[in-house]
Amino acid sequence: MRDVTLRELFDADATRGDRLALSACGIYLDYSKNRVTDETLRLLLALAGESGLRARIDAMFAGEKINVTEGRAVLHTALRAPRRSSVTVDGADVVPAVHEVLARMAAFADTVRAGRWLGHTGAPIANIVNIGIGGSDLGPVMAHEALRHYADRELTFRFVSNVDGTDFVEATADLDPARTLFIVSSKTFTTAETMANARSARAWVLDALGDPAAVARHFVAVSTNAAEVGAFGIDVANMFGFWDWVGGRYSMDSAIGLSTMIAIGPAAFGELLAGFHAMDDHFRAAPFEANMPVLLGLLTVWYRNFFGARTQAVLPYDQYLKRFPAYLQQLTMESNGKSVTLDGRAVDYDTSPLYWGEPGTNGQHSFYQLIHQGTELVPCDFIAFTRSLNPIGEHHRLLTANVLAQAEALAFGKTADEVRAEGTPDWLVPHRVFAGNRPSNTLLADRLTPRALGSLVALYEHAVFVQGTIWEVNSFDQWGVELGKALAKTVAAELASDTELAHDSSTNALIRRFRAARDSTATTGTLDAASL
Ligand code: G6Q
Repeated sequence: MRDVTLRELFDADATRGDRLALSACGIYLDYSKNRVTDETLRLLLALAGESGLRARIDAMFAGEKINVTEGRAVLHTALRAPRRSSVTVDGADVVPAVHEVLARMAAFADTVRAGRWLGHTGAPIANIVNIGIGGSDLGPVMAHEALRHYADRELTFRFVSNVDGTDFVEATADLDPARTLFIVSSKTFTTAETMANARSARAWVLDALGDPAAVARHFVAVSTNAAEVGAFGIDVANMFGFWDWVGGRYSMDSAIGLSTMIAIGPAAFGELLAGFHAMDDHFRAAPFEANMPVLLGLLTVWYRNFFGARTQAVLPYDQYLKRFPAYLQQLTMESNGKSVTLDGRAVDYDTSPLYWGEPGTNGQHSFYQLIHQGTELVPCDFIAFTRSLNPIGEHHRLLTANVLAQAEALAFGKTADEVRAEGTPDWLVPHRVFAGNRPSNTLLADRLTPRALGSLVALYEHAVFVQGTIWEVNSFDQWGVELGKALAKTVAAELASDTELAHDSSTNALIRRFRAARDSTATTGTLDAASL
């Protein structure tokens, strides 16, 4: 296939653009601009079959403990299971508990939205600050941006994740503590960054309001760890739970979505869940050749392992999806950025590509040059909507024209003859040639509704699962983040002391510089530039 071009494939089959396309859950996937033939697809589907994908899907949905390194089931699909369904883990049906939490979230969200959740001084809450990191932040942030159109504009939402104090200070600088509610979102309730931010938030509230009793009115928690929530001083009655079978990066539709529900209301949150669930049903039931997550996952494997593509661009042509690439980075790279198989063997093939992207058309005026004419093959996922939520003037037609034109230009390029025929002088011709044959998918939905967002996220969740199955990796653990965390604890203690250093010479030298700056600030009150 290396030498087969999209021009040839389209010339040979006038129906290709209609044939290699698929609709599911309100999403239309055009995958015709990929360097595949029917034969390629047949072989990729056979690979999925040989990899035991069907059994893996069944095992996941059935609540088997497929996250083997952590001994856990993987049941984000149960978070959006309808009330009357049942999903069993360790002999117990988890669906009633899911709906019990959803009902408590809805009651709380309604109270806040109605201005009936009062702060310590009796003033209604108007500002919601989610404190969390990683999976307890990226989903809520992405959903907040994506669903802003549906949000209650009387409420202000902020998100604090970074342990850099700047994040907290800037997020709260213009907020009135008497009208601010913090949602401390942490599955474990022990994550260093989140707990540091939560402590600063508590100090910020108490500084202003002066009474420890204020914590109960200004803090709620989303966690699986009731003991730590209570120890922090948050009333466990104001804790919204979830379960160890929900991975952080798969948790935006659990109680971690509390800020989303407060923003858009319980009914719209229900629509979001319905969108997730529709894609779950499709993934579970559709034959592989007509299964959107399966095809999307296989195409990534195709370019990664057969063409050596190192990255995958995700290019939403909708400003509301501006944080979607960042969200997908965690979902994809934390899930499949692995180099050992489920049974601990080192892989001798590549696993996850790097995911990256920016909304169109901004990306066109920055990095698209490399995608068109650079030396890297960058498969692209274009995401677009037939109708805009903000249909002013000509904007949507222009936006749409750009996404369609980019996919066309990447696929078919412009030959030297075509460039010459435009009257381009010979010396300039090579610069103006577009080789083309650069693959893309186009994902098209009608409008960015909560339901559409749910289906879109679930599509990628399941595509990641398909990739992980082919690569035989555990898509649900993340041991790679542990070492840095452990070392940071040691270094944090060393930065506050003058103990002997036993790191490598580079780390030792860097720590000494921070210590020098610390000492000079302590003695003079200002930083002595010479110490740096
Ligand atoms: C996601 C990861 C990770 C996690 C954060 C926050 O899959 O596990 O990003 O979400 O480390 O963890 P807590 O929710 O426990 O604070």
